[in-house]
Amino acid sequence: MESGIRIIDLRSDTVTRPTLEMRKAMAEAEVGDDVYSEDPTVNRLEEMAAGMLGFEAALFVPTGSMGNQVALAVHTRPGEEVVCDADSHILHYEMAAMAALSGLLPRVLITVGGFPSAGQVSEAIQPDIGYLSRTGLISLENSHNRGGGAVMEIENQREVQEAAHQKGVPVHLDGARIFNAAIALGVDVSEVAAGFDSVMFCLSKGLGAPVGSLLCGSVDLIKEARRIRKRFGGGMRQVGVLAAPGLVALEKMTGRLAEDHLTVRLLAEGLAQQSGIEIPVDPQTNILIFTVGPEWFGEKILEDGDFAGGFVRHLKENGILALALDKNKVRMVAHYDLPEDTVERTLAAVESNK
Ligand code: TLP
Repeated sequence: MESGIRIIDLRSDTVTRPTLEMRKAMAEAEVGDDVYSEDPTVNRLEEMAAGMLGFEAALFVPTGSMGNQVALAVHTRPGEEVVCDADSHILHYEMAAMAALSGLLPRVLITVGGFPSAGQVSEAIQPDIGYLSRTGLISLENSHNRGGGAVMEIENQREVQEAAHQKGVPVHLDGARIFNAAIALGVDVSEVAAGFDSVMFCLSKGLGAPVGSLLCGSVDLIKEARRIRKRFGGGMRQVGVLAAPGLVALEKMTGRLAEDHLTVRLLAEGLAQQSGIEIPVDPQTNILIFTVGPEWFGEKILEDGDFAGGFVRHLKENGILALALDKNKVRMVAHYDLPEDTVERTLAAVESNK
């Protein structure tokens, strides 16, 4: 049992703790050795994930980063280029893994909101000339984390897929929050996943499972991905205990994500009233990114110019955690594991600066 006022943790949806039903499922999970593909609970999760996204097969991996990196390795050969946007997770937050693990070079696109156009992608694909490195893969992200949870339109995805496929280049989706994207777009998740050669999505973000992601693709792709996962140290054994809460996440948690989108909209509406706070992109899903300027501090002078840091410190003193992305930008992420009065308490803490 918790005592006192509950901390409101808006740093990420990764902070969610497993539900009671998940914990019970973990305790009761049937298990086997998954490196031999003999864990019945993992097999069930992989089948369910593939079915929901409209793929032939899926692979359970410990993290979203590993799912993305296994995909990159499967689609490419060392020395090839991966076309990705300048704000993508694979570029920013995966420890240069594409270079360190797979010998890949990112070909970075400056885009609007994180979403390249088909024209940009087509131009970024190297022509087949002996002195140019080959383009091995295009990687998209939907919803887009550093883009403030923005959602890529299905039409835009399709055009990019066509442009890439015309030139024989596969397209991967970092769909860590694909269920949020589906809700914002008002379509089934299989529509968001359609047309990609592989899709990674996470169970351990808004869906609340303690761990795990899935990489979806064709039977052949997943067979190869299984080998690469082992090479990367991700061959797991009696891991049905971790797949079991993932099954609960897919069965019970996807349907409630719209609540998180509403929380973020209410936070955004309140924050927009504050002087010194600007919301550059209207939130579409469960992520809110906004800028904090000197006006928010009133008379107070911040010598180091770290407005986001100062804002986050003030909130922390009031029991609210948010993430400073740089000296101006703050991120808040809504999820199921927040107290009911999250919006009220957060806005009151922001105002208590006066
Ligand atoms: N994102 C985390 C941090 O790494 C930034 C977060 O708190 O949002 N793709 C996307 C779009 C992601 O947002 C994340 C996690 C991942 C991949 C990687 O997932 P994990 O953390 O499981 O490796």
